[in-house]
Amino acid sequence: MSKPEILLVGAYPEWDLVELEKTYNVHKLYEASDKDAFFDEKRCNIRAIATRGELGASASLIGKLPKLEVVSVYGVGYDAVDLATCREKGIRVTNTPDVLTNDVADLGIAMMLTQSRGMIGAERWVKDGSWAAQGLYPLKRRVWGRRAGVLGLGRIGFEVAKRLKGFDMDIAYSDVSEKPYAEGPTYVADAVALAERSDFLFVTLAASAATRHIVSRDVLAALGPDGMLINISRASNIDEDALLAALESGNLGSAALDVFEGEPKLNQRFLGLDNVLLQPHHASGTIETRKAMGKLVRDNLAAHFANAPLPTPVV
Ligand code: 8YV
Repeated sequence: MSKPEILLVGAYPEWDLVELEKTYNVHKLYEASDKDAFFDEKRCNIRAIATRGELGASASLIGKLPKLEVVSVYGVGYDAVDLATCREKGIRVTNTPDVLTNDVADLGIAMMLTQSRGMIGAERWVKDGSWAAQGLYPLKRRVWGRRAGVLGLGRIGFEVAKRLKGFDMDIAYSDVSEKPYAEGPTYVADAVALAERSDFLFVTLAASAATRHIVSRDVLAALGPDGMLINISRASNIDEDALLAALESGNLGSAALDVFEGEPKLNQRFLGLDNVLLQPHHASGTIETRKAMGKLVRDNLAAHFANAPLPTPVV
């Protein structure tokens, strides 16, 4: 029997590619210099897309593949997949929840500590000789015992809150409704009210049209000149223009960001700021988690082609 044809939107680690190529005829969109010419007759037989969280699958891409049956996302976030088109055409969609939760939460905590204690600047202070020439490094802000807000208490937000408890922080969260499993953190319905009572505001919401710019100018103003925003979700959850203006004016103290509008190209204004910690969207980027994500992408594809229940369906 011939191998099913599948499309890879972005690159995968070698260990995943080897496995995918054993079972499928793999077409690599990311290697094509002429993306339109790529979709010739042969590629019209593509039955599955494997894509990354931030790359997704647009309506226009889906429209080029008349035999498409399933989109398997390497990531928990599927906001970049046109779900309406998939539903309309009966195309299944899967993602990789759970396996990445702890690593994403870990990076959020690491970003808070790194930024609050000024660790990037501190290393520069050692390496460029400032320590020897000028003496003590400028004092930074404490983390433990301060106030944290978690915007979105889903799987990742819950793990962030669990870790924050270890720092004896006063923790609150916001979500569409109070969570029965929250035990401990205080529920605050409104995002502005949450920011007002937070020194550190973690954004851990699944992105959708409903959450677009939920971190608004008002939320940033409420977080204030002493506050820090930590985003490990999607850039669309934040009004990035308002964020840049608040950081530039000092109306917001600082930010630690793993995601950006238009990434990997980001607004150049971020590069000129010394009150930001910039990370290259790698919260799930450990070897262990990426291997588990790759396996789940393949398990979902295998289940689909075997007519078996999908392990982690979205649609
Ligand atoms: C990316 C992510 O998929 O889980 C998500 O939603 O955005 C990430 O895990 C990952 O960076 C691979 O590109």
